[in-house]
Amino acid sequence: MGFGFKYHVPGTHLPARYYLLVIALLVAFHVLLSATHEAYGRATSISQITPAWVTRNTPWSVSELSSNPFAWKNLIGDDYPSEGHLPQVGDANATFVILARNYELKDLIKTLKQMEDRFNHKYHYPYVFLNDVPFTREFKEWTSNIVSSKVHYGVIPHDHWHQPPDIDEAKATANRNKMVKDNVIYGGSVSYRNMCRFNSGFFYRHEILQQYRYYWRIEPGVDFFCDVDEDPFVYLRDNNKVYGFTISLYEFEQTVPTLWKTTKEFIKEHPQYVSEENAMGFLSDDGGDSYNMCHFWSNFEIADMDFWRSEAYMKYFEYLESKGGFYYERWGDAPVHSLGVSLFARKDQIHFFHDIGYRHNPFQHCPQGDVHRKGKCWCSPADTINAAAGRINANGQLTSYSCTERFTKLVH
Ligand SMILES: Nc1nc2c(ncn2[C@@H]2O[C@H](COP(=O)(O)OP(=O)(O)OP(=O)(O)O)[C@@H](O)[C@H]2O)c(=O)[nH]1
Ligand SMILES: [Mg+2]
Repeated sequence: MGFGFKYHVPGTHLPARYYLLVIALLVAFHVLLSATHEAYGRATSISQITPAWVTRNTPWSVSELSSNPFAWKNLIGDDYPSEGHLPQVGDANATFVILARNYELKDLIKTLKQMEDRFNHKYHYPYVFLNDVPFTREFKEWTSNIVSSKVHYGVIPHDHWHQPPDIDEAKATANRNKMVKDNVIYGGSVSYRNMCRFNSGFFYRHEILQQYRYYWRIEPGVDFFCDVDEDPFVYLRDNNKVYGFTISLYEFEQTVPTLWKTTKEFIKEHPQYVSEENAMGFLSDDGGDSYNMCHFWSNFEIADMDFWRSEAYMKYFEYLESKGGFYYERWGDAPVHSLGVSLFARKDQIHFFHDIGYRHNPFQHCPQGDVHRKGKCWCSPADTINAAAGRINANGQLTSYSCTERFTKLVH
């Protein structure tokens, strides 16, 4: 072999160099046309000829799934009951609730698969997917196909999502700009604020959710490490609990400068809503004077929507809404839910699901010892936010981000 070697295209006798020459001429012609004719360049650009699913950063094509009969049979309205969807076995009136954006599909599929394998393949609780814009066909196909149960897809009513008209936009903008300058996470984002307000006071009012009482909130991309053998919905129901969490944290103070003051005003006006057995000790280290920033991390919640629908919480949310702090500040649904449930429910109605291994970046809760073994968990027991839970050292400094030890001490 040497430079004189000529290889042949099978079935022809033409030397390869003639083919290369033709290809080179075609490429040169294409480049020339692209440069001189804008319309030709646009029509043949990579983004035009690349399938839509590639640019949306999902790893599969719609056509791959279209051949799957489960995804297509019996399409009724906006629901997707399919032959692969099994009747509910779990005994509770409960559902998963997932607020998501269409582009989060890839992360969500991974999460749903874990939820099915770790828990729902035995119980077949339904899923409710919510979005501020309609879900794409691709999103519905993939999500309905990966789960074992009934699914619903809902669009959020306009007023439940968007900034209310009584918000002073100049003031809101100025405050957002200040937060951006101060490097507050999501400080400049209006859509993040819409999401926090929706999760605080509206998701449980969505038409689709009216038929359900208990819910498990899931976010795209979270991990579930362990088998969940006991039904957590039934656990809440049978033990008369209203709220379950796995991770608790300290909130960024700059996002909620007036939330505590506002809450104190509310409970002064409506003392009848405050439970005698409340969990104030979780929220405050000085008997309610100031807020210690502890909150349950609400990207994971297993809870009772009838609690959010109660007069006490609805009135509380209305009061918060009237002060505008979701937009003038950046009140998160985690502190708002935590304050509501810690004040208006009994502390023994809040449950730490210590046996559910869970990760939402950058924190995780990994069960320890026998619980880890029994649950066949795949997380490292050493990597858990609750290990050094809520320690304050001799100088009063925080040595862990977790508030869970505070909670467990309070209830035991
Ligand atoms: N439909 C829709 N869902 C959203 C929007 N913003 C956030 N979400 C969803 O709301 C939930 C919380 O949003 P995230 O962006 O995860 O907020 P976060 O957990 O505080 O922040 P991260 O650390 O970035 O995860 C997730 O389930 C998101 O998919 C939005 O504009 N539209
Ligand atoms: Mg998140």
